[in-house]
Amino acid sequence: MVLERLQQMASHLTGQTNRPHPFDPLSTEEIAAAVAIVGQSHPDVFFNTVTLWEPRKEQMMRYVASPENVPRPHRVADIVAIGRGSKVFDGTVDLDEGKIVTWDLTEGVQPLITMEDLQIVETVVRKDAKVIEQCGIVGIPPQDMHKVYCDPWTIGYDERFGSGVRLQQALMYYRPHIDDSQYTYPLDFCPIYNSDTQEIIHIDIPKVRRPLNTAPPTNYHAEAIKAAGGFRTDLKPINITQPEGVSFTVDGRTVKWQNWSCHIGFNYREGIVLSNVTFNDKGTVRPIFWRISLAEMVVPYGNPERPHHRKHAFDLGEYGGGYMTNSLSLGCDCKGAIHYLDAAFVSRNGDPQTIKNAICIHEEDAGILFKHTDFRDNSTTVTRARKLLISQIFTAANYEYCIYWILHQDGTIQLEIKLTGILNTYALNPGESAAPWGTEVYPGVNAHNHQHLFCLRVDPNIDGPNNTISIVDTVAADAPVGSEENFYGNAFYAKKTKVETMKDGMSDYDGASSRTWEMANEGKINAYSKKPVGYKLVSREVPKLLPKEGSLVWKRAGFARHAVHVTKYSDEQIHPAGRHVPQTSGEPSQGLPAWIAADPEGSLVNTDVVLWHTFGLTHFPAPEDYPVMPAEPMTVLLRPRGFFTENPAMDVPPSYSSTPSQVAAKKQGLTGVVDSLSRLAFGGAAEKGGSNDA
Ligand SMILES: *[C@@H]1O[C@H](CO)[C@@H](O)[C@H](O)[C@H]1NC(C)=O
Ligand SMILES: *[C@@H]1O[C@H](CO)[C@@H](O)[C@H](O)[C@H]1NC(C)=O
Ligand SMILES: *[C@@H]1O[C@H](CO)[C@@H](O)[C@H](O)[C@H]1NC(C)=O
Ligand SMILES: *[C@@H]1O[C@H](CO)[C@@H](O)[C@H](O)[C@H]1NC(C)=O
Ligand SMILES: *[C@@H]1O[C@H](CO)[C@@H](O)[C@H](O)[C@H]1NC(C)=O
Ligand SMILES: [Cu+2]
Repeated sequence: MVLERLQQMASHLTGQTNRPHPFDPLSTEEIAAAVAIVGQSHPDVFFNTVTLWEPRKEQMMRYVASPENVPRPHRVADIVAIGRGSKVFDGTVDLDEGKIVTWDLTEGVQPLITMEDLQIVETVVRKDAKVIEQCGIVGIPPQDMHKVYCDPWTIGYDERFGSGVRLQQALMYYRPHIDDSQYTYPLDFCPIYNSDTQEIIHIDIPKVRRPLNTAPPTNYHAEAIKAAGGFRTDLKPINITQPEGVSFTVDGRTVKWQNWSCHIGFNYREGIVLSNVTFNDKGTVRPIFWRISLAEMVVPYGNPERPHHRKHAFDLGEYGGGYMTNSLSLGCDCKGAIHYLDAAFVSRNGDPQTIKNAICIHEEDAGILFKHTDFRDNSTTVTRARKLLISQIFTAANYEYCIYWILHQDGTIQLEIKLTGILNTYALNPGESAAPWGTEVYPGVNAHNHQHLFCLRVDPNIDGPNNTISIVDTVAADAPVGSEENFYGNAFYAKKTKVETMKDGMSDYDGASSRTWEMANEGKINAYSKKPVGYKLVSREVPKLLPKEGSLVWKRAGFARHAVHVTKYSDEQIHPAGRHVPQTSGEPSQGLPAWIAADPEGSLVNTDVVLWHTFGLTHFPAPEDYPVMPAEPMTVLLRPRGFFTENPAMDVPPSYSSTPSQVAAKKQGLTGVVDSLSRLAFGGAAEKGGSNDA
């Protein structure tokens, strides 16, 4: 009876007129329905994730093409639940039918650590006798245990404990006062926590002990700055005004802006997902990307002393870029008119939870889009650009990652990531050198070298799903100086190497050859360039993975071994380090290396392919990164190259435009509103609104 009611509830949900888009994240009601359906047959599990099981691409593509005739994909929940004795269940629940479709016990894996899992550790650590003893050794008396804090990371992988028990490593700190930054007071030992028994099972104690730092606190919050002398006073306000509102529309979760259209998804893991990305090219709606997302990341630290080798956080696969996302209502850092979207998740006990304002959508001025002056007569056209930002910020313990998906009027999609927050720090003895594996960023504070490596998943749909990837390098002509073909020796060209098979797709970055990767549709030729229409991946911050071949990180983070991997599309392949990442040994490596090894010779030409790009930066900390790190940006561009037949932004109204004949006739051209307000640029005349309409 209960089941029938659930089915009614589910079909009511999906049958209502305002039905969710098949790519919409599960709503709180859908999460509750999925939990209730699971509870019917598995009452004793707690929930790790309940997220959208995305419609299979083949069905979804048919549905997109003909929604009236193709059945709407069912709403399906993808579930990870944990039962007694740490049993992990992977399941799917069809919400339209109100029933469990699959329910499998998965052996030997650990699902990600949720915020709830993280919160518990600190209270356990403070009460543990062995931890209290270690605190005493470094100089913290038992009555000060409330001043002890920990960042309870996943353990990564520790060969002594394997994957069978769910473990966390507690990176320990101290706060002299509750408002002081704990990162100035790292403690030298590392307790290991068992999440099942909720107890400390081991403490890693270094050979060389390092006492509690005695340096004064250094803080970044406003109260601290006021106390230290106050804020600078020479900043005049900048106001962003959008008197007529915004130039985008949001229908459900589909955003339309300046000829772009895309669906904005969100999940616990990848955070923002952009799907069905299209561009209206002079009336023809052209598909460009089926799905793009940040799919994984790893932050390996470079200090060889154990247990620092365990510090290599997979922030998406081990914690979830969605789960850790900030509610931007608590301090949105976007200026102007903002449209927000919320995010819904499941809690451990199955209750739906909402993060208000998880995604921020807004426009910004983007400087000059194009400009040209005719030097003969100073006739000028200058047009300002606008960009649309779809953003989220997540906090991964000490670090903040600000993720900006940016649409540009010229057909470019940019992924910008800004790193901010606080360095991960470790204790240092007085007089001890932090070099070469770290930097003393403040007295007694050692910040270890590390990398931030992100994996972007791009499922191209360049005028259709069948695309071909090529590696493009700039090379000098082979023919020598003095030869007939290259007499002056100046010839160079863009050399394209087609990725024919998965094993050819594993390629590295080459800054000297300005290497880019092209995604093209060989079935469609650009009328002018006579080449297949395409988009290019342009990315210039692509360090190599520094942990060596055969190392733990190399084994676990297979996606980071190369700048680009290319795979044949599979619905199952979303997570390049595997579905369950915590405590994987990397033997064998999950995700990309396994998929490629399964079909190394499989053809990738003119078929449905996925491009995986690992980029990021190597961070040698410096005192300027402390006590809080000024945001450091990294950018990846997806640029149309031979996709359009001209600059697709020519119809953006200029700020100013005059023609030679207007100049000759002493008539000014069009003067746009933006620059007519600029007193410094145009003097008094412009302030009156320009003279074009005089
Ligand atoms: C995909 O985008 C196209 C073009 O914007 C739109 O017509 C179509 O309805 C979209 N499909 C879905 C399922 O969102
Ligand atoms: C600019 O913004 C500030 C604070 O948001 C407001 O007090 C002020 O009136 C605004 N000024 C103008 C010229 O709109
Ligand atoms: C942008 O889309 C509109 C239709 O909405 C179309 O008329 C216009 O030509 C498009 N602009 C470009 C540059 O393709
Ligand atoms: C163009 O502008 C420059 C700089 O203002 C000025 O020196 C020059 O005389 C102008 N040329 C013409 C043809 O107006
Ligand atoms: C894409 O290529 C596959 C073969 O790899 C073919 O079966 C399919 O029909 C093609 N799809 C389209 C939309 O052209
Ligand atoms: Cu860093």
